[in-house]
Amino acid sequence: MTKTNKSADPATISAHDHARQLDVATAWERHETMLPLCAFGDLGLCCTICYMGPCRIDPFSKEDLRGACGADRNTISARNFTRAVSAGTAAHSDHARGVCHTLLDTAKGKAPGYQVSDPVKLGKLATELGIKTENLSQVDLAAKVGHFLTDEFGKQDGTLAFLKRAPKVQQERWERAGVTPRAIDREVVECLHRTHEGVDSDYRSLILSAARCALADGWGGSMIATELQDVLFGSPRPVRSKVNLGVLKADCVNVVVHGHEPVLSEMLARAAREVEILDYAKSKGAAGIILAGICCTANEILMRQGMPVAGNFLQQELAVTTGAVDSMVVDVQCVMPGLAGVAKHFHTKLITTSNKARIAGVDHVPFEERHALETARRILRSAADNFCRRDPARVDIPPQSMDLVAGFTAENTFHHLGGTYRGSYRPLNDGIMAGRLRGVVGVVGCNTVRVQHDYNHLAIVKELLKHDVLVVETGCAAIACAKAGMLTPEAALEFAGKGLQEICAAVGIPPVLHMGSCVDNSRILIACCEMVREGGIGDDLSQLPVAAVAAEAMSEKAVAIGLYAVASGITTFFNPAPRVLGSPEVFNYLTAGLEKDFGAHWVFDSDPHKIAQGVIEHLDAKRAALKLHPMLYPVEMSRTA
Ligand code: NFS
Repeated sequence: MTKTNKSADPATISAHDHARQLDVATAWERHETMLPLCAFGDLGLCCTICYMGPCRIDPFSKEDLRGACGADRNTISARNFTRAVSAGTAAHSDHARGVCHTLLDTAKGKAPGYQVSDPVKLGKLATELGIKTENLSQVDLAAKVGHFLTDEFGKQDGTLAFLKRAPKVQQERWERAGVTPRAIDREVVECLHRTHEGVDSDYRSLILSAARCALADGWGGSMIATELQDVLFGSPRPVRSKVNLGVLKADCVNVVVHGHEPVLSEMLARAAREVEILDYAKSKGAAGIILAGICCTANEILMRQGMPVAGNFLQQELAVTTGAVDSMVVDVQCVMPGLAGVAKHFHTKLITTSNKARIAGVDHVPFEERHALETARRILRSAADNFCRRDPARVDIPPQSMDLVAGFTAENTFHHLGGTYRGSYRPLNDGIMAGRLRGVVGVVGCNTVRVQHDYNHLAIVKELLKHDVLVVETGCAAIACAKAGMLTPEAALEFAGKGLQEICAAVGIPPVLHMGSCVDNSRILIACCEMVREGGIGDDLSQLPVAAVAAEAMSEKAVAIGLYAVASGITTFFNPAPRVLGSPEVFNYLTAGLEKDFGAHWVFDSDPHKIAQGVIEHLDAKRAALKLHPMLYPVEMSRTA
């Protein structure tokens, strides 16, 4: 059998080889059975919106082809795109709604085990939202903030509260373009209405409505999730941990949490440290309990609890195929249904916990805040029982695990840069203005079987670091770079250009800052606002020398994030392109036309080296427009990164 080249990560290659030896099919093999991919679908030219169809448009035809209702390629691809953005926004925002409810239940005393862990942040939020804090107990304050933010989903008047965090010029841009989001649910519903058969057929109007919906994600749902998770579970602080499949241990009970919502995994993290639970695991012959995460649940418990990360999106099935996972506990989003088939080959107990996300034939342990800690203990005990059923002959854990530092936020990162006594964004802005730093780039998003796993993330980030770009990361991209050793302070010496090295050495930060899960991309928006507020590098986000990259995008959430970044003035490099390539008009509108309204646009490119070059040219153009000092330490582009 030849070795797989599906991944740039040696642990993934070895685990995938093991899976193939055992004849266990994973996403890569299933994907191969789908090839060639349906070109109509891929180009966005297949319409399944009404039941006269499905209709499809021949992309090579010179005729003005139309579906049965008269929709042309522009309408069809723009509607498909808008629906993807709506689904992505719905996912992030429904997650946020759950966190609001947990805060409210905590305030009502209906969620024992939960508490306000960051009262300072709660107080600041209350003040920001115009809630009078005098004479209010912490519980009452939590209830008021919880109610206020819950209303952001369904209110019938006004616009979203957190939009005011953006610079004034930015808010005026949104007003002029008619994309200021009102309520989160309203924008999702309106997009679904507009894209229903026979409603909005103007592609520009559709895409602007998608932009308004996406902004309701970034400045609404995602931001609410981040803020309230900080309130409930504590704001992250820099923390050391480990990453990759090698964090699983052959002699321990291994429990993997996967999905997105930290409400249960926080409890699992707490229960896994309890002496009684550890003793129970030991009574079954285990040396201890390893609780490790996959995907954004991993990022959440990493940032706040320092729990190890087993891997990113494409490693979820491979964690099971190590044969060493006694229980995998999943909630919502990015959980492959294929896990059920893979788990059947091993002793692994797969458990769904969200009533929104069941998998046929898989045990369901419904998670309720009222019994959260008890549920967590029950899950860990059953994993310990299952440890006894493990077949050592099928266990093969790749040895790789890497050190990392995570836990950076918009608030704490720049306190590092500014030093303890003058925490501000001034040193960051000064570094950019002086040409020591070229700019700041968010490298975010998923893995996809359409790209060699992790390769694009690593190739792009290496090139950016060399060119003195400070990289901030979330999601599966952050996990990819962590596995490659880029998330330690020492990594600056190996990967960073001289200017970035100087900054990292002065303040002891890694050159790549892990800022959390995908809802935590809202932290990056806030950091950009702070950079504008600090002064000297632009009046709105579109003037800053910043960019976003999602070069292994997989989910509709990633499309929503890409669009809110662009609509917030951040030019976004994205691959594979959303399904709009069948309409040159929609393609041009996204990659150029949006610039007029937002001062930013999408760039669709599949070559990571060209993406890195494009990002650097983009930063340089922004620097030139601001008349900033030339870069202190110019570097040539690598021929191959
Ligand atoms: Ni983001 Fe997180 Fe990963 Fe992509 Fe999925 S885990 S929310 S969608 S795959 S980065």
